[in-house]
Amino acid sequence: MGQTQCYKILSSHLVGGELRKGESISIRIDQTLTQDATGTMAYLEFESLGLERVRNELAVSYVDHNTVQVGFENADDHEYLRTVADRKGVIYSRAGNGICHQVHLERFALPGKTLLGSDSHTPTAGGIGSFAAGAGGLDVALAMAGVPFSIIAPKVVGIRLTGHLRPFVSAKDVILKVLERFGVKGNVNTVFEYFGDGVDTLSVPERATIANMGAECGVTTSLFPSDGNTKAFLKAQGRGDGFVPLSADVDAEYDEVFEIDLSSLEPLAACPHSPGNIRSVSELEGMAVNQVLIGSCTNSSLMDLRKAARILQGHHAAPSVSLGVAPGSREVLMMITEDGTLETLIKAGARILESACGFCIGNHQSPGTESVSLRTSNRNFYARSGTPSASVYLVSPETAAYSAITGVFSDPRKSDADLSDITMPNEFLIDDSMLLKPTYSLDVKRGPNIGEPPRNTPLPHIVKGHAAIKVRDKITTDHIMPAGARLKYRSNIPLYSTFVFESVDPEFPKRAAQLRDEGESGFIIAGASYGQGSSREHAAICPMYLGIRAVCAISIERIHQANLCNFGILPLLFEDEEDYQKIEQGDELELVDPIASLESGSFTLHDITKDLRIPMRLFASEEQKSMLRVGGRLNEVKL
Ligand code: MIC
Ligand code: SF4
Repeated sequence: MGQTQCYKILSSHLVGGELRKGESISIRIDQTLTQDATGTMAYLEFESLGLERVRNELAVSYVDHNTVQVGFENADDHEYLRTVADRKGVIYSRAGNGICHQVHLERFALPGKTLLGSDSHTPTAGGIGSFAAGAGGLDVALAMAGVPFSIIAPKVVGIRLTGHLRPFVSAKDVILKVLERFGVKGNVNTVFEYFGDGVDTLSVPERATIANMGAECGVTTSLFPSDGNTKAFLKAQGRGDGFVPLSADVDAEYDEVFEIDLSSLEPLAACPHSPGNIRSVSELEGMAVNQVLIGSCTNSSLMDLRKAARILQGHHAAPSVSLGVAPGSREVLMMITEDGTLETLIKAGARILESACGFCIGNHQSPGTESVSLRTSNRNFYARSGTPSASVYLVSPETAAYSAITGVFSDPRKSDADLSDITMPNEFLIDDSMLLKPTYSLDVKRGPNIGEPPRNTPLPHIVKGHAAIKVRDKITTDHIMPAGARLKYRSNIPLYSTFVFESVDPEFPKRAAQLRDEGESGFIIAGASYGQGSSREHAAICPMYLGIRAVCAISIERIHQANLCNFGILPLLFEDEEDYQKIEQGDELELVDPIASLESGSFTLHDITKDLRIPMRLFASEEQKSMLRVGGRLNEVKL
């Protein structure tokens, strides 16, 4: 039986375990990336390992998330990141150079390589054929130290693409179709692998859009073959040497195959408040729109902006619509400046935003009360935009641009623009002057907001306390640790911890801290798919800081589960989902004999208030069990 592309890359990087679906394996990591919001903690963790220099092939530190710089904190973080990168052998991508995933695709990602990034959209590089996964900062710090990365050998879902996209239907609509089919939960330890004739019709940036939002399904990564289009893209980026052909064997067997006829797709939208809540644009037509934002690591490539500009050309954003455009990288910005696209956008009334995450992470551009915002980004989680009452819809650049003109949700197929001559350039405008190479000479600078990564204590013999909070299904890491206005506290755990679950229950931090100070262990009771979304390890570190010792859930998403183990919080799953209903917030809880239970993997949760004994299953590998025993990975790592 032939191999899938996924298993080909995994087998060439395998350093531990047996490469069989469901088994725990470890792989060598070639490239790493960090971004500033997760990066400060990742480099503090790397420093605490005591190594002089990074040991992996390529490490890049991007500054793209926190660029608002209200107050001194962001600027201090950037200076720490610049100096620590220089000292430790990391390439530093300065603020203004663009969004990590877009820049990495342009300048560094290569087919057949493994990439680990402290950001959940690292799989964007799957568009060029890298095996690229998101992880918590500590896992990335360890990968920089040359420590292999552990994953569960995934199930591989083949997505066969046939036909070709019709005008005004785009890569975004392909991934929204995939989200319609697979949803945002239940896809843990899965890889999406794209194949079929339809793949040939998609450029690398289009493939990257599709791979990017696989993250919303919760898959480990998404992969596209490396073919003629990949070769052309690398050549146009002046990196033709890095090309290697790569694809699945013709007789490769997938665990499941899902087929999409690209020719039959129509413009789609993800409705509030989940990327998995899909409807067709034609169904939503006529709804008044107040804001349109084009950008983010999903849809901010040169072609995206050229197409949007062509639709806008000769028109103006409707008076009721605030239109913003954030080019994904400085390369894109320079190219649209040169070819007149920028002028077209400005003439159409677009507000030109910085090449950064910006609006996508709720850093600015919060929409008005109860307003409708159309965005080309990848997440429309509740309150992420900064306005809880707003309705955020995720759409393609084509739908966004056309709706900006009409002022209402509109099907872009009604536009009279001609997009047929917009094709990939043979050469991109390359300028790497914002990528600083290490000189190994700078002193590391730490501002007053930058603390130490906190550590947990070993698992105690008695774990007794209260259900500090009970939450529903699909709690995202944005619910657990808000970004936006709170983002600047990422390097200051005591302060950032005062915002845990801010949009769900603002009293939680005080309550949990009080229990902690009384010597109790805190429990989080959660429904299905707890911790979906971002890779932010702060969603584990800050609850840990508040005394949380266990998360008892129906299911937990992959990256968050790893982050919990890394910081010594027990990820426990209900053996019987019905038991979730029985526990109430405030119940007094105890784990019966936690040390012995850790060995066996079977726990009993005693609800003292209800006098119930609830069977729980530990969701952790053998390696993770030992981290949990000692109170987290930082307590045991030896290099
Ligand atoms: C996101 O899109 O949610 C983020 C912000 O990029 C996060 C990382 C973070 O929280 O810093 C992610 O996707 O991992
Ligand atoms: Fe940045 Fe948004 Fe992409 Fe996250 S999803 S990396 S915040 S652009």
